[in-house]
Amino acid sequence: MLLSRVRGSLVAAVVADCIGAKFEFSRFVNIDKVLNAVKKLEQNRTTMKKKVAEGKKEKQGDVLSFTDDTAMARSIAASLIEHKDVNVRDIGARFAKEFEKEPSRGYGGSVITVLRALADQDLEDVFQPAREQFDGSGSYGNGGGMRIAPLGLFCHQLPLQELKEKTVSVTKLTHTHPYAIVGTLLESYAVHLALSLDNSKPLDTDNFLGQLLERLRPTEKEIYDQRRQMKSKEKNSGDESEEEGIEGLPYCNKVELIRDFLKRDVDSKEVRKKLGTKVTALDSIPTAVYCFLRGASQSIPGTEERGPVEQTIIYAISLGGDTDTVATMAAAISGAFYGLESVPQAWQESCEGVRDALLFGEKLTEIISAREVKS
Ligand code: F2R
Ligand code: MG
Ligand code: MG
Ligand code: MG
Repeated sequence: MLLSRVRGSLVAAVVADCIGAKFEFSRFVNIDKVLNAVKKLEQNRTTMKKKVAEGKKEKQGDVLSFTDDTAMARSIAASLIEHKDVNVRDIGARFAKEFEKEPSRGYGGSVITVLRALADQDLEDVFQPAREQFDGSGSYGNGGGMRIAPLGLFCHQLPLQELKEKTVSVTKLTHTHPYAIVGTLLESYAVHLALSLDNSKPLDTDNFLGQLLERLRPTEKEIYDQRRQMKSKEKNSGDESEEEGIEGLPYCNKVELIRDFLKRDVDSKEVRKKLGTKVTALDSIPTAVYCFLRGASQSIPGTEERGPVEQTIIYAISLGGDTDTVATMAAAISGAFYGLESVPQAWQESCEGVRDALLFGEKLTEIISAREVKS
């Protein structure tokens, strides 16, 4: 059912962010540590429920907080619901307002300059602050991808061209480097594709990668070509900025590598080294796609009794590095395929922002369904 899958994507993304946040950039993470953390969370919920059943006063128990990943995704979801389309000025204003309200959600080191600038209601060009980042080359952080899932869902059954254009414009509010743009497109394409596939039978991972590459290849080429043209125009006008040295199609290469990884037993060290778990888009967004597919194959040692969404989240966090972000992006794809029922109730009850995610999911589904009826 569409509602379950839209909600599943948003809710899985929130819980992955909340659970992953505790481990972000911590030096030693592994499956056992993550499993211990989720078992503790599940145990706390069971104890709390037992107490309530015994008539004891209900205590809220520990609730894990969400980070910037969810704060920004919520802004996109709320804006899409209000405007029933992408309104970049509104999304930018919401990003700025959220940041101003709660600046300690763990935002990226440089994006905060952009968020402060976006607070100016009279800003003529909303993309200007992001364009000026890093001496005009723009940020290649993964902040575009970590928040884009609501748009991938919103664009269900819309032409790919629309998904592409909307994703690019939302990304450019904070991230203008081509690596950030292509990475965000990879995530929005993956969420969109996962939602569109028949989930009544097991996921064909090879087919998923094939379809994803079919979408990504022309896009990646187009984004770099556009950038080269823009840079060459700047050169001719004397308004030159740093050359990026983009060569080949690095995202497509990583997606091909995922195909190879799925055929053999790859250890975490190799995944970290070749796909990456960094704060940069290129070294984290393909990793999220891999984590989704590893969870779908249900081949994560030590998690055999758990479902695919759980396995994806536990595995993504166990890789270390940018845990909240890789997990949130992987979970958004996984939840869109498997639905809300595959996110454990205890996890949902332990994380801040889940109730809102359920509500956003309901409203987004109403918009998508109304559109389906009309066309
Ligand atoms: N930033 C964090 N976590 C650490 C913060 C902890 C905080 N101090 C706390 O304890 O509360 N997490 C979040 O940031 C990531 C998303 O980052 P985003 O939105 O892309 O930010 P930004 O600032 O644009 O980029 C991040 C860093 O990447 C490097 N970088 C980007 N573009 C670059 C370029 N063109 N040249 C050189 N370096 C570039 C910079 O170091 C940026 O600061 C997520 O993990 C989210 O969870
Ligand atoms: Mg974060
Ligand atoms: Mg974005
Ligand atoms: Mg992060």
